[in-house]
Amino acid sequence: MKLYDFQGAPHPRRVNIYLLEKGIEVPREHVDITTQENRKPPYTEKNPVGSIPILELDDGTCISESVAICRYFEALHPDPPLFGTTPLEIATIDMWLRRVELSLMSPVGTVWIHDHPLTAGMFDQIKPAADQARITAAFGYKVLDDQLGNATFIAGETYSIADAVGLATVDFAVDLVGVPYGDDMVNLKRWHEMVSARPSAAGKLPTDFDF
Ligand SMILES: N[C@@H](CCC(=O)N[C@@H](CS)C(=O)NCC(=O)O)C(=O)O
Repeated sequence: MKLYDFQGAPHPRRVNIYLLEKGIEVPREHVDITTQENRKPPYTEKNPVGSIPILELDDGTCISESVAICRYFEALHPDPPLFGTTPLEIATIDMWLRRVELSLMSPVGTVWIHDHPLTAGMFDQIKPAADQARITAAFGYKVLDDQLGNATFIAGETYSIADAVGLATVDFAVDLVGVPYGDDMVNLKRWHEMVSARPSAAGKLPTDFDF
């Protein structure tokens, strides 16, 4: 088994946070996305979408999509549960996971593509798309801040995959993309500091990341 990884990039980082929380060790192979190694064979033979991460099993089967990879490990190693165990926990965690994905990661990714100097040479940047995405991300942050005023973690009183994905997303947004949450979002700040202090939070992108 091997994880195709780029240390610190937000989607592989979800898996890396998850694996550290679970105490699972997996061999890694570095894929250099800065040279677009992931956009050509042999990588695209393993994942036609070209995205990282991929988990390659010993029989050559490849699983892409960060959350799908985590679900695979969860089925193999159910304890400690990070996707919930009761029907309500499972649904609640999935609901918050989807909210983090759709209300935060998606608009932050749009700002990264359409308004960041590091991606200017890679895409035809459409600034109004980024402006709209900043508004959507601010709403996503507010939803999280409100939730975290009533709950210790994103999906309730226990750490879950929603927190792993949330941390990878918020660090990417704040440190690299330039989409910070507001100073008034004290609940989100409390959560951000708390999950950042866990050993699983190691492995951020360097703040001077460049390509
Ligand atoms: N939905 C995918 C998204 C993966 C993704 O966008 N990965 C980024 C790195 S964080 C990537 O592959 N970037 C390089 C590229 O798209 O060429 C997942 O959750 O794994």
